[in-house]
Amino acid sequence: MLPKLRDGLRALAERIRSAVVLKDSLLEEILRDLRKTLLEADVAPDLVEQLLERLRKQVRTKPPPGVGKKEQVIKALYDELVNLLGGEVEIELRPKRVLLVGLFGSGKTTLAAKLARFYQKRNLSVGLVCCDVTREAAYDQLKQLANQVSVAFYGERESRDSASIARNAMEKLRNKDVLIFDSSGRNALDSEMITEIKRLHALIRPDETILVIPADLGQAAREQASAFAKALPITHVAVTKLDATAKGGGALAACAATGAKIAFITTGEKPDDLELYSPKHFVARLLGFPDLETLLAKLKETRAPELAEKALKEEEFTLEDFIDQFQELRKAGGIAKLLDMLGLGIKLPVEVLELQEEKLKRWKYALDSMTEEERKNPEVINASRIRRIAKGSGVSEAEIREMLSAYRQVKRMLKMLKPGKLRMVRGLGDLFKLLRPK
Ligand SMILES: Nc1nc2c(ncn2[C@@H]2O[C@H](COP(=O)(O)OP(=O)(O)O)[C@@H](O)[C@H]2O)c(=O)[nH]1
Ligand SMILES: [Mg+2]
Repeated sequence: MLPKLRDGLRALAERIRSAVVLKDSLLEEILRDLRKTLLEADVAPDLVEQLLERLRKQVRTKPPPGVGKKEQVIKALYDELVNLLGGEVEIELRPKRVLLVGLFGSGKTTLAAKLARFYQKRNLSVGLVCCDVTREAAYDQLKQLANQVSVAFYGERESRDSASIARNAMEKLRNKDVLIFDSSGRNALDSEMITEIKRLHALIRPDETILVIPADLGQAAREQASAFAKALPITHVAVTKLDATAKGGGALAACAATGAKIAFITTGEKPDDLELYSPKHFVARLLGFPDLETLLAKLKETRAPELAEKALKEEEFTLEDFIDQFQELRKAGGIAKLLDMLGLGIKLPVEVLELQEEKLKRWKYALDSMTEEERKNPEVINASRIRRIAKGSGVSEAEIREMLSAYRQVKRMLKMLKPGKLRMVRGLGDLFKLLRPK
């Protein structure tokens, strides 16, 4: 996500960390680079200048006792970036009605499916309602998505009266905990759109009205978010398509500047590509500190919590764990994404990242042909054992070797995460320790 912004900020943090002395001239240079990095991410110039001004003030004061200059600068940078990118928002897990609003193509309908999955995973039943009466395919798109994530759907293909659809939906889906209403988009926030949404809003009386803003708007998101907030009681913002643009930092900063509460971000088209937004975690990730809580939250959503726990408790991670849980890891949004989230820049080999379902099945056959000892302690598997396992399972020797090598690499990766690294970012104190030159 946002690789350019990430690389720029990491390079800055690294320069601070590796400097022998943080002279004023170097600090000015760093501030200049920060300006460039933020402007390139399409953060509005006035927001950038305000941030630099505050940062400059902070780094010119003497650090408090016990805190080094570098730590002070890094903390100030971290604080200011968090401040730039928004406040923390709490999303309540309880029955509610949610109305999604936004312009055409902003990602409302896909967000509806993502939110459906989000609440469903948290044991709340969900109904999706199509109140988009302007787009021909809207009904079918949402219905299909509802099917895909296995939640209830209500819509009226022929109707042009969104308020009436909403009324009927609340009746038909009254046994669902969370009702999510997808609304019509427009190319611009015109009076026609405002009138329709206001009518819909008055009828639904939603607990949450989420404005959907695509990240590729960059700093232009500020105008759009303010305009919507003036016309409607927006409670939250979701920033979509963060995977698809370099302007995401600008869009987040722009929304935050309007005082909007950014609650969700999306990083792909699939129902799982949704994250609760926390600027603290987000900035920690950009700066290169593993965002362990988000990772664990993701892992918990799948049935792979044991893997995380095992890694955390430094218990043995067996070949069986590897195979059983790899599938769950994949569901957690892709291994590459998880590693990105860990922020460690660990690169797994392609054969591990692109592990196919088919292959995993054959690996399971191979596992079935192993002895208890081999499963628990794969180190004992030598060439003759590989030959025997291949014969017993019908899986080629080469593939068994590949499996063992993939297992070893993942195990090595998990080891690298232990124990010092996994305990990171539990508060800023730890952040400092991490940044202290070794
Ligand atoms: N890459 C990417 N594409 C997205 C994301 N969210 C939505 N899209 C795509 O953006 C397009 C418009 O989304 P849609 O939900 O139909 O927008 P709507 O008109 O507001 O309902 C679709 O092609 C989506 O697949 C995202 O987070 N990342
Ligand atoms: Mg739509």
